[in-house]
Amino acid sequence: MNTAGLLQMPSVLLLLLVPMVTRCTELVLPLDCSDIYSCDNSLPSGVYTIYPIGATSAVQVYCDMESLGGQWTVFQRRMDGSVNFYRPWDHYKRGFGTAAGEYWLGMENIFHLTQRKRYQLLVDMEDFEGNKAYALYSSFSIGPESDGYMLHLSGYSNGSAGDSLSHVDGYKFSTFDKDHDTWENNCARTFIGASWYSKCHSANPNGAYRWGADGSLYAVGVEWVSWKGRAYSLKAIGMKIRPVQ
Ligand SMILES: [Ca+2]
Repeated sequence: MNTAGLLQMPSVLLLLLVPMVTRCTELVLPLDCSDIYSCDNSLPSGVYTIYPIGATSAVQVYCDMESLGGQWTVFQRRMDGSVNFYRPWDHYKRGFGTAAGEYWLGMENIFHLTQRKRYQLLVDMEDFEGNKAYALYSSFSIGPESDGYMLHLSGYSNGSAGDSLSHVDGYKFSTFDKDHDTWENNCARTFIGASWYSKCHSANPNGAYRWGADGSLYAVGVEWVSWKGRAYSLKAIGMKIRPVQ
């Protein structure tokens, strides 16, 4: 090889890399499902790898590429009762479950995502009779752990589920071993869940999976009260975020 050939090497490499970058290969680490969608808007819903906190933070997540235009990064998903959601603070901080089934993405991941972009929140749900409903919020973020992962939520619009979450805007997250609620007792212990509780809830998405209508225990279950009341545990619920356009 002559000297001129060596000098041309960098520009040849660059030309080879350009199409790879624009096709969004592993050289571009997606922060969320909207980044994956923007690389290829024909991709189906399913499990993908995102990097919410940088290159060493790879985590598997379910991307909803269908609901209301898709691009949703799912951070909470219930569908069959296969995963126990009655867990301590540390589990909610780090995340648990599997992205192909039921899971919680983890508070640290959610916190860092909502620091990087402005997000909207979609909560979609289904009962055991096949009825579906959703609630949409135009603004969603959470604070850092030092602030109890405080919820910041606004801009509700109705998808027939009603609004069961806005009332805990400005409240901290609670688990059975970390009581941040405003009740003299422990909401997470009493209602077998983990959430942004006040005194205590109108939604208990991480409550005990109880397979439908069951009034034998008050407000214990996977609940969205404005849709199904306090004696109905949902079949499926998903909490998912997408950047505000
Ligand atoms: Ca309390």
